[in-house]
Amino acid sequence: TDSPTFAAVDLGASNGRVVVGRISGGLLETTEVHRFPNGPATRPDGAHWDVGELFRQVLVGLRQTGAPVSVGIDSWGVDYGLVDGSGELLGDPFHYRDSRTDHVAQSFVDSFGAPELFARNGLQFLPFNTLFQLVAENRAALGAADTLLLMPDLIGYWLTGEIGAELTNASTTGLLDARSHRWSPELARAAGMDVSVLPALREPGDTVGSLRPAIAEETGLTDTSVIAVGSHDTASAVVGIPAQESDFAYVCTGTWSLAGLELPGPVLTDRARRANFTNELGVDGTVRFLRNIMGLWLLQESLRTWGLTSGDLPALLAEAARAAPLTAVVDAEDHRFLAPGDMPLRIAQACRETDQPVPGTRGAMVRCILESLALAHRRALREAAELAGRNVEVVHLVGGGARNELLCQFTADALGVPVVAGPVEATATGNLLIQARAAGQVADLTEIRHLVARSHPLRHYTPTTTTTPWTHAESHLHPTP
Ligand code: LFR
Repeated sequence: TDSPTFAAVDLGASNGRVVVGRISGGLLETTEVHRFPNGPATRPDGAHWDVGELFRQVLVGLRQTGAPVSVGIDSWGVDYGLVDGSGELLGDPFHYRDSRTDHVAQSFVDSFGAPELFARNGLQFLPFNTLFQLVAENRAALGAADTLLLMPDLIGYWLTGEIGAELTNASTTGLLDARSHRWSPELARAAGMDVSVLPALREPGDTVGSLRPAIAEETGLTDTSVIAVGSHDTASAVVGIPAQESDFAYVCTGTWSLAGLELPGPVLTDRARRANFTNELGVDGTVRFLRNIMGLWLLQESLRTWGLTSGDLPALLAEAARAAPLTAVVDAEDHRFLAPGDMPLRIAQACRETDQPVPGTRGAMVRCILESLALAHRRALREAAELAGRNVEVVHLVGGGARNELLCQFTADALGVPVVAGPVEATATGNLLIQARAAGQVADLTEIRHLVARSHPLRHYTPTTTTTPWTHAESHLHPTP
């Protein structure tokens, strides 16, 4: 008999995809059945997600999945929809890159106290965390809201009629207690709402529910349920890391680079707070101790500024490979790069401010971006290892950046540590395998990661230079005290 199939709905900031997978002969086989573009929808009141269109595309994808036993949904973190007592969505969710939190986030932290906040939620300061978005939220909308649903939970609600909040994504809100893993009534109050607006928590592997009859009919899936996965895309990506050893570090690449470690518990020291590390939750009680780095967003926005598309990328990358090494780097964690806009201009500005030459060609600009990312990967991973008392023997680089050979090689060179690249679709892979585990097909994270390593071709990069020129480049950005 055929082994059961699973469907992953993976919603990313630049596109969404629906992937079908099954375990067969000890290997994970996957097929992408649908892919569609996603991005900010600009409205008079700011940047939103067109969640109606996203849901329509999810249904188009599900119709092509055959007959999976379950569906799992993941997306970027922090963003939410507000739902009233009759289940109606109160307007399209805001996009986390919207500027409405620009001024409120820092002043909230100043008045609450940065150490007090970190002691409770364990998160790095990102101006768009749900907590700060709620402070900036329209009071009328918040007053009318019965329930707050994070994006994957909102899609799950529309599919099943069941309300809940999956834990890994809940940990990105800033409203979850870092120690107890429960919603914090105090933080909810500070955000201007009652904790009862936050739904009951569910864990990866829990059943969300079966498809509502109308959805079952529309998709042709009559015997499929929705399973909670690591619904924060980064949590699913970390599940999909093909690590064979325990002392590994990772960089999950995509619109963002998330660089850090998987730990058994949070690091809530004052040093970790001042280094702006986050303690988000992974599956099985693990902690994702990491920092957000701007990621391929810098490249995507540069392409957009130049009027180019991803089809132009191979030629640009070839130019970047020929450009002179390390002539200028920027701080890829600088929040000036957060909002959509002219990245080459902002990068040029940052180079001038740090007395470095402005990259003179597009190839040189792309090289500057990739070297800056590699340097930020190095910095985050070295500091994470330091703060957690770990060694980094190998770096797993997963997600879209795993197909960017320059990014992988630069990361290995900057760190002086080997990089194992792949899978590109780590998030969908992690999503599928948590469903497979819920169905009894795999036992635990260790087995999942062996399965991923066997199933995906991985690329190995060893350092080709010394780390000295990288240390020198870094000194332009972060002078050693
Ligand atoms: C990556 C990601 C990051 C999160 C950012 C905003 O897709 O989920 O982990 O910080 O998007 O939600």
